[in-house]
Amino acid sequence: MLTQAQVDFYREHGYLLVEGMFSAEEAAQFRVEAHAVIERLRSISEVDATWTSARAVTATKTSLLHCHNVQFHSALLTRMMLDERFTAAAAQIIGSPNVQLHHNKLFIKPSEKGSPFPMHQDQPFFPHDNDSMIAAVVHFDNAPLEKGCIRVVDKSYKNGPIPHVADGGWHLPFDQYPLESSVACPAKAGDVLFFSYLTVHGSGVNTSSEARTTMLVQMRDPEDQPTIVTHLSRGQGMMLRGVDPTASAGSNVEWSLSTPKPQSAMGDPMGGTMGGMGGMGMGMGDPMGGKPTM
Ligand SMILES: O=C(O)CCC(=O)C(=O)O
Repeated sequence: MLTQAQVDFYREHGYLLVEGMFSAEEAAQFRVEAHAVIERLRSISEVDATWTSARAVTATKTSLLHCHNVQFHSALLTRMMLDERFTAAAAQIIGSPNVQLHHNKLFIKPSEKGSPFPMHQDQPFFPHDNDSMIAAVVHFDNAPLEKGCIRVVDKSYKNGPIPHVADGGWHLPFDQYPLESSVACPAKAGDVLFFSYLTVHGSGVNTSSEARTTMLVQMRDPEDQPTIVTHLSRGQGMMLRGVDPTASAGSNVEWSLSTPKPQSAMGDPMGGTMGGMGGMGMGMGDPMGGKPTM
């Protein structure tokens, strides 16, 4: 359970770092599992997910290893998403007893050359009517500044959606949103960083001698409907806590997965179904230069 002071901090700032939600031992187990998942995937396909626009942030050739829809790869990491400590905090932040999975992704930022994320909001990738969507980043190892920890723009979620640049990865203009002007959120193994999908965020290059390993879980109130049908993925709609009062979980996803190219009234900025290719979340013609990291 979060304290009232933690909930108040989140409501004011649009983000909250919860220290020690998982123990160092638990985080170490998650880390081993995460690296094994990525190694298995790497043996069969390309797992780099660096945004094309990240190339503008650094001259170094960087890489970012990823896996989407982790629940299809590891029971341990599925249990982590269902852990009461995690879901109770998510429920308090979302402001609903019910917490529904949208999607998740493992990221390994390799040592010395782990890719940055240009500043952006997550909202343009999967807008919802009531903006209940949050991200929770579970840290499997320490993420100090030099490892490219996540950075946020304080209180930015209060301004609502901001127009993004579509070129090379749906990001905010570099001159108006330089990484350096945001608040760095260094974290320890086992800490969890929560933020709204309207919070402007990004992260720097991992220049340290160790990989940065995280799992990001995107969650919503099941009563908060997607504004457009987009960014669908296998497992979307799974209940992590409570119930789905609308009894409609996953109906869009089931329809989409049996349909080659879903269309929404406003087009499909994410290029349709995520997760169709080996469970890695490859969209078709997505705006991130073929790098489906969202
Ligand atoms: O893991 C990071 O450093 C940032 C991830 C991120 O911004 C995202 O996936 O939207």
